[in-house]
Amino acid sequence: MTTPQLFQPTHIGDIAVANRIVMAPLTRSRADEAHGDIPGSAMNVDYYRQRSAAGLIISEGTQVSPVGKGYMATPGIYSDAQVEGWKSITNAVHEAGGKIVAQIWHVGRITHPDLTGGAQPIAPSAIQPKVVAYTPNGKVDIPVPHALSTAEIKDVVNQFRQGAANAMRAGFDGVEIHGANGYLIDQFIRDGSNQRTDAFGGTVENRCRFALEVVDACIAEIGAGRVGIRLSPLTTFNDVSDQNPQTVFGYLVEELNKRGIAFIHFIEGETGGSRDVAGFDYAWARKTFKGTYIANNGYDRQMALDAVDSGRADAVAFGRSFIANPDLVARLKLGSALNAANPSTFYTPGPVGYTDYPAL
Ligand code: 8OZ
Repeated sequence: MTTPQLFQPTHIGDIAVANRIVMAPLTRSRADEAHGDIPGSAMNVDYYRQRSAAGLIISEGTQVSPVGKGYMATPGIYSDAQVEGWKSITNAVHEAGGKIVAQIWHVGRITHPDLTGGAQPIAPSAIQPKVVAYTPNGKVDIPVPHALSTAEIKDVVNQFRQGAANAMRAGFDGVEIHGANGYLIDQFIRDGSNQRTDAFGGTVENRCRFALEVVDACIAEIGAGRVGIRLSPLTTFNDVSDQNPQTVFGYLVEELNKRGIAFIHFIEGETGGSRDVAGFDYAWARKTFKGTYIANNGYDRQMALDAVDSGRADAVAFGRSFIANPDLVARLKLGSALNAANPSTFYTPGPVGYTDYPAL
């Protein structure tokens, strides 16, 4: 019997990977918040090392600025201390033979001053999302965000650029730009959250401008072969919507293809929910984009084997299964049963539900 493609090595852009199983970015809220949202505790290092048999690990979302933070104890990638902290993690993954990219992230309007050191959330337009924030003071409504000026948009693009540069200094193999799930980049792309009348709103080209400026800044900094992006064309998570996802994400995929980036990581369907949502043609995106297509959202072993063997995807990202199974790659190879993930420990401090899931 031949080894299924899922378990065979390949390249994702410039990154040589041992297999096509990707660890999805997973917010775990276990950075050192008291000292400045610093990753790299012994427990953080253990968590990533345990999972380094993944062909590629995508780090948890790491904010590019203090106001880009939307949840408690998420790590940043803008200070020297954060870069130092990430080094312990990337070193451990590399020593274990794995690869890891940083997911660089700005939450835009999905935050609250109690999480940002008092700063007002920013967004393309001053539209309040119907979402609550989880702050040290409990669950609270999110305020109306400040609509960015053109000059402020340039500053945020530069924060992503610096995030990419910092990621390389921290020893990462590249970056995934977080363009999904209703955060800042997605807020610009979708017409439900972007009502600007300048060069960053209105037409499809204008709504994709911010995303593409961020992509171009990261390419200029670290090279297209080390840049990827995560997109979720059909999610409604974090109160985003678009009247014509095929048109706007279709344009974006074509523009990304021209730039030769390493990968697009698609959340297919509703984030963490139904895959059966109409409105975007992923097979078209697969054919159009010449880089690596990473598929995500509710894949099990058989779906992943089929997706990669059929060429519908080049790689498959697993989230919850990687939380609960540090040795997910071995289990998928063997066809072994998987541990079930415990959602009550997804965002809690400490090792329980983090580094204590059993391996085979
Ligand atoms: C769940 C909880 C906190 C953050 C995302 C970064 O949706 C997230 C996230 C998800 O991409």
